[in-house]
Amino acid sequence: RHKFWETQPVGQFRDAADSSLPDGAIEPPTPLSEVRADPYPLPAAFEWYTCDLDDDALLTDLYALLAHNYVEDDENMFRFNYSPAFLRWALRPPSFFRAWHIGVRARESKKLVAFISGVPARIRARDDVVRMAEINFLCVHKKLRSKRLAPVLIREVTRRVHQENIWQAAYTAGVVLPTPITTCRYWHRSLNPKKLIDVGFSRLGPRMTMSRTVRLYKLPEAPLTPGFRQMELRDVAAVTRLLRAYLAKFVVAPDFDEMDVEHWLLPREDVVDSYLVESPETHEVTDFCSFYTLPSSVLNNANYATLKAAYSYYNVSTKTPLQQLMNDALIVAKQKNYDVFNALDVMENESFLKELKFGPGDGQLHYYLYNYRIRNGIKPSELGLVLL
Ligand code: YNC
Ligand code: MG
Repeated sequence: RHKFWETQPVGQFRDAADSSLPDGAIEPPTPLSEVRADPYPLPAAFEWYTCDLDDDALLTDLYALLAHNYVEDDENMFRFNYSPAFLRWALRPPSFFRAWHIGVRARESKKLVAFISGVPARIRARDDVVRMAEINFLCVHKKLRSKRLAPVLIREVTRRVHQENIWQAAYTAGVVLPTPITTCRYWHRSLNPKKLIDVGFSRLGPRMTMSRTVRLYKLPEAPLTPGFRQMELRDVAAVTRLLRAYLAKFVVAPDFDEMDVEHWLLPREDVVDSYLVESPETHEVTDFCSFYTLPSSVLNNANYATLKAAYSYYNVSTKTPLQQLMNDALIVAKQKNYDVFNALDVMENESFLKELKFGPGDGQLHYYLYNYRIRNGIKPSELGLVLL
């Protein structure tokens, strides 16, 4: 059934019942001298092209490949529209490897037709902190689909990850592959219900009018929690402490240090937003919330070209109740003109989704580890990892 995935060191569906298989690496590392030295062969019309994200022309090409060919919803009404600034941020965390930004070009025209990327991360599974690659942005141009190019891209990124002596990876996909560690659902909180209904993202509820719907989703003009403010560079140490203590509660979570927090969580306009609560009395940082910006193109709508969506990222509450903190996140997202606020049912998110008027989406997001077994998987609430 899965001609490619059956050959890979991932949990296989047929092993699900085998209780003798231990958690952890499925295959041991091989000596670096045995890692294949040459790129995998591509069909003759194509060539590998390691991407330089400093190069504005390349960044524009990558942006366009993804804007036209990357992930769509099941009904093909929306397509992710990651911005160039977002791609630079997502692909260049501390100690990134340029060799893991892998393009495929047409030999003659030099047109970029496919891409896959990895970035390094430390991810903890139970008490095992593992160096991994986070694999993302796998994309093959629509005209080259179903030609088995994806397995070549996956093998090539795996080879380049192995060359750095890294043997595990984490990734998410909307499709079912062998074998998810957990399956999450997206929830959506309308901020601009009229537009969401106009573009077909949501529908008017039964016995609801537009004006009642607008009132239902109305939010205060400004955050309510005293001491709620944007995160700044001087907060990196405090936020790292908060986040490390919080993420320790989950079975699978990133192992963030201060450099990671500075990269992934310091606000960048229209890329990532982070807020915290600084106690007006003690000046202690007690709570933290964040979201990233990922617009979607609206396909085939006469009135609107894009939806501006915020995606819940990492949130930590120690003093302010999580529901109140997230209500303030909704308020600032609304102030900043987002149309919708999305959140997965990971970590403790279930505790606020219904109360804050998020509705469940269709479509699921499956989380995977490569060459790492977690028998029986975990619940979404045991997952402390958000991939972009
Ligand atoms: C997918 N999303 O099952 P089998 S997510 C992984 N992730 O193999 P072909 C996928 N594998 O089943 P197409 C996949 N989608 O025969 C399909 N596959 O074993 C598998 N879409 O290849 C599929 N981006 O080239 C099958 O298919 C084989 O031309 C078929 O290309 C697929 O970034 C794709 O959804 C997804 O651009 C590139 O449809 C194409 O259809 C496309 O004939 C729109 O491929 C965009 C889209 C995927 C977003 C993502 C995470 C990717 C993870 C990849 C796995 C990484 C493993 C770890 C490597 C490092 C290891 C170390 C150490
Ligand atoms: Mg293909």
